[in-house]
Amino acid sequence: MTLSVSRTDDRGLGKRCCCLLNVLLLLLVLCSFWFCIRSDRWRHGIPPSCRPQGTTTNLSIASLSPRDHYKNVTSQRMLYEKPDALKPPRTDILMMTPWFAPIVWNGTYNIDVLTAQFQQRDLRICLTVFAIKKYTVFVQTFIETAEKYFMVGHKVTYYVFTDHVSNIPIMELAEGRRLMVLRAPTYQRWQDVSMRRMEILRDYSRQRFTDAVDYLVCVDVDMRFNDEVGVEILSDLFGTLHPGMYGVPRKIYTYERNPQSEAFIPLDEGDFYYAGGYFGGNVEEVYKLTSFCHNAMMADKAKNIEAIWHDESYLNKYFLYHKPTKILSPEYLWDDSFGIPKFLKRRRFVTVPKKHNEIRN
Ligand code: 4GW
Ligand code: MN
Repeated sequence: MTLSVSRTDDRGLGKRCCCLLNVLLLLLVLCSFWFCIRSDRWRHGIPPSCRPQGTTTNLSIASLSPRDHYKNVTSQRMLYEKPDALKPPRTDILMMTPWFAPIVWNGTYNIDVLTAQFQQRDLRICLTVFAIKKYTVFVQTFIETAEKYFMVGHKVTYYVFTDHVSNIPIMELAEGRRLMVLRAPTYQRWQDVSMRRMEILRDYSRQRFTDAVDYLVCVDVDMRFNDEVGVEILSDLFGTLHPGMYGVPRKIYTYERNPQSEAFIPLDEGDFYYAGGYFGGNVEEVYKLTSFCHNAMMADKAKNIEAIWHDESYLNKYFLYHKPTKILSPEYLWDDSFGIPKFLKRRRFVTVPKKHNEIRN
């Protein structure tokens, strides 16, 4: 009895093992089928830039997941002094706006840390200037000094907008740097020369700059670089404190005070007075800024109004209601006729004195 039971058990056990084996086999087949489909999808999902050369695929971009563009990162050891949460690096200047935008002063940041952060992104930086009529004489010094001090080690393209292309000197540039000379219209009135920069920058931001540039830096040309300007200035939208107005009361700011003007700012409003000769940001933000300023100027023109400080007045209006994400201290735009105050540790970008009657006529 015992024997027969044990034989029946053996047969039952054999059957069950067979069943289990079949199930396992089926699972194996299903799994390999699933992996086949999945790996095929992954293969096709690789972003085009990472695809091995020669591989062709007919899958559309729409089927890529945003995660497929994520890159693997590497880490690198860096040695530097630890920041002290209870000790600000400087107490003689304002380092942060009430809307938490940093104000960039010497001694408040570590350029090596910032450069390492930005270099991982392999940025394309574009410096724009206008040299219309006699202002072409400023281009050589501007670019020569920029080669020495502006974003050294980064990818830089100079865009020089001019009505006298042949007056722009041919210059040798460091590796990774290019000069693009672009034809721009001239205007009879100098106020229009200055103001129409907004329209041209708007048009280029909507077209040519869109895919070619990560950050735009838009400055006056009657300037020379005198000390380092690096990635510490970069942010989505940045403006610069005017060297003549960083410390004055609100009511002294030379904002447009005519309520009929699109640039009007009442006496009880305003954060800072920003300089017209130095602003920038990413292409979309610069598009929004220049588009606003140009439209406001055109609306005023239709009313026969022109704001007191031209494009600068409209820029100040824009920044009042669209706060910059970073602000450059007057180190980034200085005029030596103001002397050298104690808080000013560096003069990175300074005006070139003009012989007004020669250059402006
Ligand atoms: C008065 O006769 C002029 S001409 C005032 C500006 C002029 C001007 C300005 C010009 O003939 N050609 C020119 O290209 N510009 C551009 O506008 C140039 O990029 C210049 O840096 C910018 C602003 O003019 P600005 O530097 O003379 O203005 P401020 O003295 O306020 O920095
Ligand atoms: Mn200027």
